[in-house]
Amino acid sequence: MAKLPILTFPDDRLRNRAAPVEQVDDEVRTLVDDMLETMYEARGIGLAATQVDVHRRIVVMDVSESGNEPLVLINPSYVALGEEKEPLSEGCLSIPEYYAEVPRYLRIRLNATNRDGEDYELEADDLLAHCIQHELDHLEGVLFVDYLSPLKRERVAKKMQKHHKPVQNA
Ligand code: GNR
Ligand code: NI
Repeated sequence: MAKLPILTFPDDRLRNRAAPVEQVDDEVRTLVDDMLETMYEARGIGLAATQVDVHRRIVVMDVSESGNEPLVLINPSYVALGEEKEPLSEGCLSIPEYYAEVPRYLRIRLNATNRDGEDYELEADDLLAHCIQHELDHLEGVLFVDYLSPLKRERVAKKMQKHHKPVQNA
């Protein structure tokens, strides 16, 4: 297993749209395992492949208190169960040390494929529902600061550029 570098806002690569996974093979499983290690090490509750500069529709999560309930979401999609939205304070491993309230659907139904290539369905609410919506946004190149005013977002970008040097890959 390997720990992967995490891209930080306002890196343009966080704006890429991820492509579907055609087949869950050993290469995908290795990436999933590396993403889980990276997420646990960074003490996050979720990580999208976009954040480690891999533009494929893969997410790992663990919202459990014990931190031993990994969830793997390959080609995930969701529908809202009801119109109701609820604001919750969000953070993001790609926007270190910044938190803001974002309204998200309270209840959703998730469809995804797991690490063994099996499709599954899951109903989620609260933090799990919130986190799924945050992660699926990443796969579309969307960040939670996009829900803030342009002025606020610009201020966060400036702060990040000052305090966090972006990872240089090229
Ligand atoms: O670690 C994380 N915490 C979190 C808190 C509230 C809502 C969403 C999240 S996801 C975040 C990890 C991350 O950046 N995932 O993309
Ligand atoms: Ni995030």
